[in-house]
Amino acid sequence: MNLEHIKQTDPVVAEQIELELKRQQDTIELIASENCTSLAVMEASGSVLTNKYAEGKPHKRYYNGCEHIDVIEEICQKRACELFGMDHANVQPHSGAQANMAVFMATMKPGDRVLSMDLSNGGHLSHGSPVNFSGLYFDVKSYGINEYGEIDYDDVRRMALEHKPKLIICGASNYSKIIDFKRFREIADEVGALLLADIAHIAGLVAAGLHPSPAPYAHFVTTTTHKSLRGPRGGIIMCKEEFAQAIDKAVFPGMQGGPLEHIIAAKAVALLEASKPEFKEYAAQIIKNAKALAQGLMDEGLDIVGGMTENHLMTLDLRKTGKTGKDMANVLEVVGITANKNTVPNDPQSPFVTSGIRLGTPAVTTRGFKEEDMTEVAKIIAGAIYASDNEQGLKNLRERSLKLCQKHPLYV
Ligand code: DSN
Repeated sequence: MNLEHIKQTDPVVAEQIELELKRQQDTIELIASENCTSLAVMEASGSVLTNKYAEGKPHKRYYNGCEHIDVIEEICQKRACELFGMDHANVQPHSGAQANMAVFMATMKPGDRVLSMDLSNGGHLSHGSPVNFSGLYFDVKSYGINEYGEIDYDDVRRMALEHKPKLIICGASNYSKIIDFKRFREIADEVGALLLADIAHIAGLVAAGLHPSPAPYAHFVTTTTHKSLRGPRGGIIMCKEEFAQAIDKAVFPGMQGGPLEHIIAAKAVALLEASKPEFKEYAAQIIKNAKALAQGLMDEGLDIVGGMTENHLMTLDLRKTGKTGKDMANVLEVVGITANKNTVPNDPQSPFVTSGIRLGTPAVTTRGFKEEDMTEVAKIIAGAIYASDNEQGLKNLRERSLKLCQKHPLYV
C-alpha cells in the first residue's frame, strides 16, 4: 500500500496505518460485520472525489461542477437497483444507522409505533434501542427469538395485531437463520404497516442469490455496504418508486449534508464486483465456511445459539463454560483472532460483559480460507476458551493462527 505522501506529511498517522495493515494481515478476522475490500474499492474511496460538494441529487445539485459526480452517483443507484431488484436507490447514507433513520423520518412522526427485533436478541441499535434516536423518539415494541434461535413468526403476528405498528422492521445484526420476508409482509399487510428489511449483514448473500431477497415484499430495504457486500463503509436505502421522493428528502435535507461522493464511487465499484459470477462463488464459500466453523465448534463441545447457522454468522453461547464474552473475546485476541462479545438470549450478564461471542466468516473468506481452515480456526477458538489461563498454551495457539494468516496473505 502506497503511503508515500502521508509518511512525509504525518509520519505518526502513517505509522498507525502501517501497523493496522500488519494487524489485519496477521490476525484472523471473525467480526461478522467486517470485510476486506478490493484495492479497486479502496482507490475509489481515496480519490479526488473527496474534494467535491454535491448536496442534492444527480442533475439537481446545489453546487456547480457536478457533471462527473452525477454520472458516478447515477451508476451507483442503477447498480444497486439492478442487484437487489428494487425500484429506487438513495446511495448517500453515510451508514446503515442513518439509512434506517431516513426511513423512520420518511414514514413516521415522533411517537409513532415500530415493531422490531430486540437488540439483545440480535436486532440493531437503530431499530429501536432506548439509547438510540429510534427508541428515544419512537414508541418501540420488540420481538425476540425462541429457544431454537429462530424468530417466532406467530408471536410477531400476535404483537403486530396487539400493537398496530406503523412500521415493522425485519433484519438483524446477529441472527443466524434465513429470514422469511414473505411472512413479515403478510403480517405487515394484516395490520396496515410498512415493512423495512434491513439486510446490512446478509446483503452479499442476497446479492448472490443465496438468501431469499426482500425485494418482492419490503417497502424499504436498507443495507450497509461494508459487511458481506464487501464495499466501503456506508449505507444505501432502496424502496418502491412511490416512496422515492420521501426517502430522498429524508436523507437530504432531512438529516445529511454533502454526500461522500468518493464513498459513493467506491460503493458503485463494490456493486459491480458483487454482480460478477466470482462474487457468487465467494458468497457461497462464506456460508460453507460458517457451517464448517459452527460444526467445528460444536464438535469441540461448545454451544451455538440456535445450533447450525444458515448464513455467515453464529453466536457462541459460553454459559456452560462459566466464562464471559468480554473475557473470551480478549483471550481470542491474544491468540490472533478478532471477534466481538455479544449477548445471548436471556443473558445473565450485562451487555458490556455478555455470555456470548459473535463470529462471522465474510472477511476470512475474502482471504481465501476454506472449510479445512475453518475447522482449524474452531480448534484454536476452543483451545483458547478451555485453556484461557495457560500462557504457553495460548502462545502455541497464536502460532497456529499466524500460520493460517500466512497461508492466506492479505493485501500483498
Ligand atoms: N456494528 C454492526 C455490527 O457489528 O453488526 C451493526 O451496525
